[in-house]
Amino acid sequence: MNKVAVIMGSDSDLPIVQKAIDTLRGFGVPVEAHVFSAHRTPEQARAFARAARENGFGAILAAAGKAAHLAGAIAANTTLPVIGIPVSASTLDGIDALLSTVQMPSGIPVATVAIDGAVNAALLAVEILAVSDPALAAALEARRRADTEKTLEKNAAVEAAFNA
Ligand code: RP5
Repeated sequence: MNKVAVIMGSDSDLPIVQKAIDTLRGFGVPVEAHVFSAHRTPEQARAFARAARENGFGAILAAAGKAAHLAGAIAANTTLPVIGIPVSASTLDGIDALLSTVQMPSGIPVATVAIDGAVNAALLAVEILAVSDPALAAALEARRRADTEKTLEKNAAVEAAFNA
């Protein structure tokens, strides 16, 4: 199975990024985590992205806050799918990172999830790998069913409490 890279702009992003790592591990997907910054360590970020396909990665998650150019900088240097996670790391509550991550020029795509949307970023990466992995696809189906069951239980509890 291809690996998924989880790149963060700073270790201060880790509380959000950890949710992506945990989700990927829950599916048995091999994960590598790194701190590379588009601004502070641009050469390292570029080198990682350029070698990522030959190093066995199938998708790259890139989480950053503030002027969040990390996902775009990674995407500029690979044709692997890049999923951007805007992090709420500033007084602007992540709106800055969202716009910096999502507004990519035509030709260099970044699939951007919600502010702090690390779980969905991981699930999207699993969905990408699952295109050619039936066991992973089955695991995704099972998770959907479990989520549906949880919501049905919540509905039953609310209906019992308020609709008597
Ligand atoms: C971004 O700046 C990082 O991704 C982080 O979200 C934010 C703050 O970084 P630190 O100053 O905490 O290292 O590049």
